[in-house]
Amino acid sequence: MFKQLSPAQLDPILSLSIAYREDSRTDKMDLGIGVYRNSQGETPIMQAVQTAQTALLAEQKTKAYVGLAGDEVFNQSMMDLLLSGTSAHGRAAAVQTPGASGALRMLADLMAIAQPETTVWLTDPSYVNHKPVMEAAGLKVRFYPYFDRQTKQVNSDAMLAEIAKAGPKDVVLLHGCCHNPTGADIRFEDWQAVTELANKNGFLPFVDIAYQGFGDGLAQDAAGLQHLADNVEEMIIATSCSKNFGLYRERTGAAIIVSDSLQEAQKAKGRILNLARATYTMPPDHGAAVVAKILQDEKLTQVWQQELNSMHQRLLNLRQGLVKAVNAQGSDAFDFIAKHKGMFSVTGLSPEQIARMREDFAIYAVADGRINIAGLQEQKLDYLANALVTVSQS
Ligand code: PLP
Ligand code: TYF
Repeated sequence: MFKQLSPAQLDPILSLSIAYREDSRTDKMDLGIGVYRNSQGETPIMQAVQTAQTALLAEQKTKAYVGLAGDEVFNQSMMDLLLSGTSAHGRAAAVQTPGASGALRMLADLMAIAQPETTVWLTDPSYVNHKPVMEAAGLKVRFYPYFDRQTKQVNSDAMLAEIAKAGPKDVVLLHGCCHNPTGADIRFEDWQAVTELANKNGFLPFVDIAYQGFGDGLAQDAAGLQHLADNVEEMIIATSCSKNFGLYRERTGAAIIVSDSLQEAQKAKGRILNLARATYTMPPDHGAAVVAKILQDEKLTQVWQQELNSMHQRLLNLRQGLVKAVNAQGSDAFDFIAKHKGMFSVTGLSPEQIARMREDFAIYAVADGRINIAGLQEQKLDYLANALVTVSQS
């Protein structure tokens, strides 16, 4: 049966991690996959997570199934974290999913049954898995202008002019904050403009938020999403605990549906549960139980927020430090890195220049020019700056 299959297409980011592991050079640097590393180059378990899971181990009395929607305390906590204080808070429903990846797929499947002719509009460029996940669910995909390769910022005028063409059969996907891969975020005024367009032209806003806390702080990073949620009848959200709780491998996220009434949101949630049943049935428990424990405990929440904040601060320092190191080489070509938000920056380097970084400097970055700032170490900034300047001038 399977011999007729053509070979698999490799994931450009995950395959980079494999190549990195196999590289024997001792001065190698992994700036590929989006994982936060501390100044020792490690991704430690966050303190609040450690405490919560120790408590869970002591308290947990059973490993019996939880249910199709996962942990409802977690689901409520995710809605509180994202929607508290908005009019959407009382007309939303959430489903725990295996990471935001699971949420993206469940929401895509939901759109495919509700409106099979849906087209999902993605930023150009977008997270590597957005297009394949939407297409796997049978949806059409198109891209709207987003990143200006000259300024390395968002071209808001071009973006809004294109989104103005989206109608009732369209879904416009926005990154909640810390755009992957570019690092260029839209301004609050852009969120307001998109909200107006959604209400005027009838497209459904879809927000994917995977880095809350890494841009301008927990509350600020959700401000655009909250403006939308407050002002539209219907929207959908995919959210992740991989980065801001450091729970990557625990596969912890949620799909949230905001509707005009709680009853409608819960009906959509029920349909997602049907879809989950036919896919993975139930999400894994551990990561969600940890998050629920943290967010239901004031002290643990504080510990978590402080650590997240220090990770965020360190990221800002790394961005500024890198720009300074490049400036010290006599170049201002990468000053935009200090203006980007979150873990990533698209550098503007070509695939050939990225290949040179890998061959000549043992620096691994994604072929689209993306580097993971959160994977940097302070003592390696000069080395990276030299590599960036050298390959960009070649
Ligand atoms: N959405 C975006 C924009 C991402 O960058 C990622 C990757 O981390 C995901 C979704 C998937 O995250 P998760 O690990 O929660 O599945
Ligand atoms: O963009 C990233 O690096 C993260 C992690 O197939 C990731 O979002 C990368 C590739 C992939 C899934 C997750």
